[in-house]
Amino acid sequence: MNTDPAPTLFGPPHAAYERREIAPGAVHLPGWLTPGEQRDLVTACRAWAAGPVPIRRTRLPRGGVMSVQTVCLGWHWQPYAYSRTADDVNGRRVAPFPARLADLGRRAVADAYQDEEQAAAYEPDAALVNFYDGTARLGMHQDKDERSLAPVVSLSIGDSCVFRLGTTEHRNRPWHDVTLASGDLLVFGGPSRLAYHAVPKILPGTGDPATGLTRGRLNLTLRVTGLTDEPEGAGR
Ligand code: MD6
Ligand code: FE
Repeated sequence: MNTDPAPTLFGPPHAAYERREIAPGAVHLPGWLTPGEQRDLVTACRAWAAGPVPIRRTRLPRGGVMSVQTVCLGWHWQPYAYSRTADDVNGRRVAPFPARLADLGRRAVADAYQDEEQAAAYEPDAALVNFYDGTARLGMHQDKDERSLAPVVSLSIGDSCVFRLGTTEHRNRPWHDVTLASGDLLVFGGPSRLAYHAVPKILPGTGDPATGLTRGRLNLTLRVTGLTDEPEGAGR
């Protein structure tokens, strides 16, 4: 008999889940988040999107802007660099990385890799919260602004998307397209950690409004930056 307490905020998933290794080290667990966890995350993301650093479209080095809207926790990300303050938005320090997201990340690594030791050592310190409207897209890229090669934990809520996983060598074919739906977990590590990947398409109207998100897609990625704060007066 299951005597576990009822799942609490970001507690253990109640359902059995499938585990699909889409490439070595890239593991997809469909429906990993419970409906309650998805709702709680939507509520939390709304609060994070409000500030201290508001959600916005990240400026790209060549002058464009991303179609995806992003807010960061723990460390602020801009192309090629993490910092504690959002110097390209309003200069404020980003909100601290929430302990409950670190717990969720450890549970994700444990379930994806079935490795409790690796999971216990997983200490994410940055989260990117991405919002996609029906036309937003994300081009082929590598996540390589981190100094650590620890896995990236990716959670999807709302409308489904096409997620494209390529090779580690270049942004072109061959690639493999998978659908990420609401509640899905993708853990991106090992030999796939530096693989090129993209979100070429959102599938509008596929999300369940019961999550609290009536349109669009939310994606949270948890990362280990490998960075430390410089002590006062360092570097002089
Ligand atoms: C997204 N995700 O799914 C964008 N990066 O909306 C990413 O760029 C990503 O999902 C690294 C690992 C997993 C991801
Ligand atoms: Fe990425």
